[in-house]
Amino acid sequence: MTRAELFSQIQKKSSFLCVGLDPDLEKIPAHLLSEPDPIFSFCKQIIEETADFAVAYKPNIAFFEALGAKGWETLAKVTELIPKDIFTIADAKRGDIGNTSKLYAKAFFESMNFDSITVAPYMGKDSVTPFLEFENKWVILLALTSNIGSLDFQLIEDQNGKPLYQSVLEKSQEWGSPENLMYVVGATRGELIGEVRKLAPDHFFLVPGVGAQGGSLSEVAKYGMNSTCGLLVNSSRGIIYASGEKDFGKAARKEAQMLQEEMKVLLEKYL
Ligand code: NUP
Repeated sequence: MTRAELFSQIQKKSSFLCVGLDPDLEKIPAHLLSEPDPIFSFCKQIIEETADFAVAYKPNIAFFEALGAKGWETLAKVTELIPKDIFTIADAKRGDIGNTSKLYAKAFFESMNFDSITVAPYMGKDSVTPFLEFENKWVILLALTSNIGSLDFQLIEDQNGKPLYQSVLEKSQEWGSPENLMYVVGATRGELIGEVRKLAPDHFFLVPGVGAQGGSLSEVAKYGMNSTCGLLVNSSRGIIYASGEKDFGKAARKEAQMLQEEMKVLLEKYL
């Protein structure tokens, strides 16, 4: 999917919502456990109920690969279900020597046909560029993550006082463009989102951390929105586990709709 197509989807739906698919057998409603593929049944209902409000889905690969070969099969079936005009993100956080990254890219872009994949920047240029060689496919590079551990390395300053995440933003813009490179910027770092925006004015940001991790959607929009929105805000648990009962689909729909309505107001305010 191109950046223009993504933006047109955002305008059409008045939404920049990414629904995170983090399906956990220990958390999904108990009545689904007797189904032949409980995770598939769960994700199917979540997708059907939230597709009107979402411009992206982000299956977190861990929740599927934890189930072994069957989990990979489920992931393929779930990905197939996602409407073709909705952006797909493999949250896999890959990256290795070039020769290996190339195969990760083939796995997620060709075998599984995802639009994008999250990639860790730690191994540098040759670990990231193989993912950038696929037409209309995207790298979403970890820049400033939402977790507490982001303090351990990402905010360490070099001898000139520049934090590591800023070096990641600057260096990686030599490898990709706003047409094929996005950044992960955690919603829990409200004020810093503005700093990231200054360094990457045109790039889309994938912003996890609203909902269960407590990030504020209005802060994210205030500091992060650009002239083509430039934001995909993810919520996983806040939507998919809105109810642990038989009404989980409807409850997820309601949560997704609430976020979309808030996003509509923010788009009108800042775009
Ligand atoms: O910085 C990041 N923070 C984060 O939570 C980068 C991520 N990819 N994630 C992922 O986003 C995390 O692994 C999970 O899949 C999702 C957030 O889920 P939730 O807190 O909305 O349930």
